[in-house]
Amino acid sequence: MPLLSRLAEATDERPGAIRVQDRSLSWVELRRAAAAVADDLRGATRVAVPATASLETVVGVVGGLLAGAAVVPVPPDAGPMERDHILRDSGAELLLAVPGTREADSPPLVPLNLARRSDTRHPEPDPAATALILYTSGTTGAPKGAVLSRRAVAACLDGLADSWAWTPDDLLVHGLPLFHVHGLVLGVLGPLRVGSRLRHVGRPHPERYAGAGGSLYFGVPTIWSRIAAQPAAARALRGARLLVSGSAALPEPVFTALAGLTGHRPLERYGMTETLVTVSARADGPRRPGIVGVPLPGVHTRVRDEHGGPLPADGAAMGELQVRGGTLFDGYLNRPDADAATRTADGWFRTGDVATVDPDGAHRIVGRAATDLIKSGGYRIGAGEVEDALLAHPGVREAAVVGTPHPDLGQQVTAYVVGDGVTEAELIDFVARHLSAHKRPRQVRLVGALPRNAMGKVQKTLLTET
Ligand code: MLC
Ligand code: AMP
Repeated sequence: MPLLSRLAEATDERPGAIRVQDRSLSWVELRRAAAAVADDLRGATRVAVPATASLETVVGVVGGLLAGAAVVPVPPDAGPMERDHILRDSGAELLLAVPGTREADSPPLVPLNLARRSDTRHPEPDPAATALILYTSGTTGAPKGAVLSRRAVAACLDGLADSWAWTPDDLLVHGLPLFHVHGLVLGVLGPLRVGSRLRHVGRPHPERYAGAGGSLYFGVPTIWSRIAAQPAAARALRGARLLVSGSAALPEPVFTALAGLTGHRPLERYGMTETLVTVSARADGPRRPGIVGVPLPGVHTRVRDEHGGPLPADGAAMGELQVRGGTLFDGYLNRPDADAATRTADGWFRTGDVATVDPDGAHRIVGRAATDLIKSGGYRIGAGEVEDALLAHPGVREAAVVGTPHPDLGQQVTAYVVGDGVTEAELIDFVARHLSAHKRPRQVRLVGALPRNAMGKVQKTLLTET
């Protein structure tokens, strides 16, 4: 079956099926516009797409997938350091771009023109071929490219369709960025495999969710918390079928407020760039605050103690969640070292998340093993990458970055800096210009020294006490 099966067989010419902000295409128009892009790719194996929240991104990504290329979404606000790394590391041979774009230092440009159409039927690639290379942060260094096969994407979407009773009758609404699993894999490729309509609202403002009239809504907890804080917007979602939260833990007060205002208990699901979505509550099952549900079909999970020993599913024993199954990635591009570190000797993927499992199989994510991975607004941010960016500023002598609790973002990036004549605002802007803006510290504390142990290593747990 083709990866984008419903799109491949679509004959529906009704306007408005796939909408991003104020522009849309019918199913047939999208297939023909994407086929025109695929015609232009001339056998390229890896294609980069600037992933703005636009119809161009949808057509570009789908065109790449129809052509059998691995698609590399580039965050639109990635600063030069991050962008260069992604383009170079991924080995992208071409960069799709709207006409008129001038990009210094990039692979050859292929213009993306939404008015073009083609009726070429591109042969369906091998399911083992790479669909996407998604860049994601580790605790240190530059982001790593997670290689996701077409088979893994299909397995995840089929599992979610089953779990959420997601069908062509649904209208999916969201306003998530199109360079991560949540917004791109679930939020764009999902509708094209399942056959539901899509309305991407540009930015995830509560009033835009409220006005979209969808049946199925996706959001990260920050979005749900903002919606819950606007009762009129929340009440407008009463007519929906399912409100889905993921990418970070949904706070219990937000769960309760949303349930009260919308009449729907939100459904939580858990995933990672490397594993896609692996655990989810079911549309026909219980939805409890703090519970992310049960493994998707074909996914297996286990919880291990710090020595790798098994822990019971008793709702209390906490350990590292490990997963295996058809939704897992093929590894990090060019990083066999990092790859090896994420796999156990018997082939399970180490998520780095700490979980408990109830006797009935319900999973609860209790935290992360590594404090150097920060989740802010649903974005995963590596402390080391932000520290490296800060250290590139001539006025910064030492820097240590941590995630601190934040009422809106879950965690915020907080930087402790030993510097010479620098200001907080200057450093925040400096990071925002060099990396994606969401990686910028929201708070910079200028300190005289960083607490270090006898080996000279920064003791981050002591930082919040300085
Ligand atoms: C502000 N801005 C600046 C700036 N200050 N730009 C440069 N320099 C500065 N100093 C700009 C930003 O670029 C942005 O522009 C605007 O101001 C607001 O930015 P923000 O403050 O960062 O946005 P905010 O409102 O805080 O964002 C909240 C949010 C966002 C929830 C909308 O965090 C978000 O979209 N999160 C989704 C993350 C996600 O999809 N994660 C999924 C990972 S996959 P502009 O132009 O953009 O408005 C995964 C797997 C799974 O986890 O299980 O799903
Ligand atoms: P990312 O690589 O951006 O895909 O982030 C993956 C991480 O997000 C996971 O390792 C978890 O720490 C976190 N995460 C995703 N979904 C949830 C959830 N429902 N509850 C708690 N944490 C989550």
